[in-house]
Amino acid sequence: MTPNLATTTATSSTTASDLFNSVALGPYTLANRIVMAPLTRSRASSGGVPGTLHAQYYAQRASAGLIIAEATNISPQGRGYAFTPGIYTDEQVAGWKLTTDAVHAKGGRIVLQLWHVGRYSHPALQENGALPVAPSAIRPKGQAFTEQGMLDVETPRALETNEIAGVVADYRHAAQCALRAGFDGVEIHAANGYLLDQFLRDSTNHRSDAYGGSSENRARIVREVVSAVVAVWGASRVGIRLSPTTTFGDAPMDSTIMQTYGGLIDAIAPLGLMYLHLIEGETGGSRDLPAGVDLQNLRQRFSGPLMLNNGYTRDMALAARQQHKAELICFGRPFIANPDLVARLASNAPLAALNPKTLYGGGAAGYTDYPALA
Ligand code: 8OZ
Repeated sequence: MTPNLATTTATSSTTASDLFNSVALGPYTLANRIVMAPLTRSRASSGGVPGTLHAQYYAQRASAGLIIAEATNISPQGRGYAFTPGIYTDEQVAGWKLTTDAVHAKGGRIVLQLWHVGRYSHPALQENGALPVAPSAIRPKGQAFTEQGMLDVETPRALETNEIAGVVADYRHAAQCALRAGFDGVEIHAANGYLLDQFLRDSTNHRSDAYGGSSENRARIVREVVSAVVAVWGASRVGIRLSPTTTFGDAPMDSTIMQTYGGLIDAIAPLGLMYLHLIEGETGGSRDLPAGVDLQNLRQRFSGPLMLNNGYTRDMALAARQQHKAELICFGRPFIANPDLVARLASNAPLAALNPKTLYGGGAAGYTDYPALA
């Protein structure tokens, strides 16, 4: 009997949803539409080198259709959290190669998230104790996670106009390093109030040069980074992550969200990127959107695959596919304690709870020791 799609609920059946079916993405065929979100775990060396533990962790989660490896510093200047990995030295490339080889050996696909935190850093995390850089010298409230503990974020130094090409060059170099490390692609982190998002928002960008002022100007550095990274990888292996309505990092929302983020999407849509990754609502919090913000409008303007993220459950993901709200559904925290999350979702098995004490820093405990179901 053919199931009646209109009355088959997500809870009762997976038959009406293609969440667990293979799907084409860029040059790849993913095993399913479930993506592991980038998750900061702060287990690299002081020099930002990932090792065999990272390889084991990601390989355990290789049944995801796609893994987006954790946010990774494109340069020493881009670093804002202790023990986060980098992708700008030969040692970091070699370290990451352990992970990409291990994931590929399990038949998985993995892209790397390219990250510059901008102002959300601290001199203790910067080379020679330098001030972190930002579009404008506006100090966010909050603390940075340093090797000396939590320290109040300081007022950043505004980038000079003639320094911006150097930041774009750092993205290009990091993209080349990611290619050498054997990743399947890269995701440009333009979300969550970090450097690129600081440029996009009029709350954090008060510049009067070509990189500030109009929403088109505020998006200029993002367009330049996208072009630089696409030149290395080809558009079909480059994704971008945006969070138009999150205020993480003490970055109030832009005053013209649809114009700013929509305008950026209009500008990059013709390139044919691998995917657009949108965080719905407040990252890790409420999924509510302010009036006038329409993510399906952004999706239409992009025209390529959309990945949605934020607090998805099994039922929500099944329903999102049934309703064709997105091509790919991203799960973050559930992947931490459930390395076999895809199998558990497929069989509607119970999910293990993560231990918040072992989220950031440390070693194997709370990282590679969460078991798969027997
Ligand atoms: C949580 C802790 C540290 C960093 C993000 C990269 O929000 C992060 C992050 C999240 O994008």
